Amino acid sequence: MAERNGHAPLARDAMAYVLAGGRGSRLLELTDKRAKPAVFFGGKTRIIDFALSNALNSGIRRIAVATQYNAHSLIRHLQRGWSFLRPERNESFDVLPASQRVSESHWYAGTADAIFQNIDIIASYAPKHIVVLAGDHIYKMDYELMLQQHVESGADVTIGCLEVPRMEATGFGVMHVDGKDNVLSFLEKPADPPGIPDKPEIALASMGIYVFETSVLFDQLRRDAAEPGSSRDFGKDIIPWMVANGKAVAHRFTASCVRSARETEAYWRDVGTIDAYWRANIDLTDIVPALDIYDRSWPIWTYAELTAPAKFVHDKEDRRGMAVNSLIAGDCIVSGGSVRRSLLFTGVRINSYAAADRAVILPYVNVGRSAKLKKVVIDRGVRIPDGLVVGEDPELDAKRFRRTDDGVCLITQAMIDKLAAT
Ligand code: ADQ
Ligand code: ADP
Repeated sequence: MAERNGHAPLARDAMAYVLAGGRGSRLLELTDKRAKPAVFFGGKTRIIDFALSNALNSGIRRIAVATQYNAHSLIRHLQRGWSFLRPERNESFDVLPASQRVSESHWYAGTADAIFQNIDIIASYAPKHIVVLAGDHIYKMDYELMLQQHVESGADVTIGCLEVPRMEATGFGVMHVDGKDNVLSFLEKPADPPGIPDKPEIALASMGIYVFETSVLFDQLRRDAAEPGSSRDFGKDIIPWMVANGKAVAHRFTASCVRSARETEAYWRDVGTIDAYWRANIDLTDIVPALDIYDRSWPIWTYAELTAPAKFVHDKEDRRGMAVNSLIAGDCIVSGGSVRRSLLFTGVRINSYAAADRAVILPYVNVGRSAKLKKVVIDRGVRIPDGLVVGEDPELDAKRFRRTDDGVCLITQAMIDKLAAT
């Protein structure tokens, strides 16, 4: 790999440790049966593929993923898509489910515990640095640059951060930095987030990603594990302690953290709510989207089934089957229906006279004849009955489906079954 900033690459001796155990409960029924990192995103991929692809594209060849809630489809996805990292090439890929390895009674208590319980596994690979990542954000980022900054600054911990509007920062760790980006204070999820001195309505938010030298991280995890009353969490315990007692430095997420020719915006999304999830998906249908998933220099790798090609047909009555400004995965058949500004994941069928507009349609959904769907997220495998209309009568939609404040309807098979029973 090419040298950046004049240093030999550090990624090759680093391990990416991806935290993928969170519940993601604000995604409602979408995360009833799967973990948030396993939720489908962008027509082919799942959310976790972004953090994993970033690690791979940054040159990291050792990856571990800690899982906890509803991990079945996540683990299956990881095994199918990501186990090409081979021990005989000095690479590794480990899925680490919470499995009561340290004491009989507990799962991972918090994010720090999800690493603490696996110290022996990490130590067996002896990585020089650990890049701690969240498995549930959509962005592209070169972690090599963060590693380089970490070594140059001599920090104990380097924290990835981005600027957000102050009142949107209540769900983040918020920090103050000096002119050299040394972190002076850190508040986890403050009710009234402090602004940046020269931009009072903007706060500097932690992305929940951290770089440590492995030995420093282990010392911190052991120290914290011995603290009575600690919740064993990075944001609540480890990071505030290190800011107060050591050298913490902020690594700013900007457009230049992405080695991509075209993007000018530093794109990062949490997609933690149905509205944010729907919006980020539909944004990909823009003529020039802020997030380029077609960038060959920064591919987003995934597991995807080998499928027949997508097909668009005029039906027997010569009704046109068409899709415009849309992302269509393999094995989709649009027959005599129309699709606009939408994403069709693998195996979706759109039947005659049906219309989808600003729809996020997860795999193996069948949209029956004459159904009209506007501003929807449809869960995997749902059979939309003939003639169903969604997106025209807000009151009726709210009774039948999960309708958000922005007017997006989440539709699951259970909701359709209930409709049929009434
Ligand atoms: P939160 O957004 O609240 O705050 P948190 O619940 O700590 O995030 O989860 C962080 C990551 O760890 C997520 O990817 C989640 O899936 C995973 N995770 C959570 N609990 C886990 C467990 N027990 N085992 C394994 N994985 C687990 C954090 C920081 C903030 C920061 C935001 C940025 O604490 O300071 O601003 O992330 O999103
Ligand atoms: P996730 O939706 O997170 O991927 P699963 O992988 O467990 O969760 O799949 C959910 C449902 O989709 C299951 O009921 C499964 O049978 C169904 N399913 C999975 N693969 C296919 C497929 N190739 N064709 C049709 N249905 C499928």
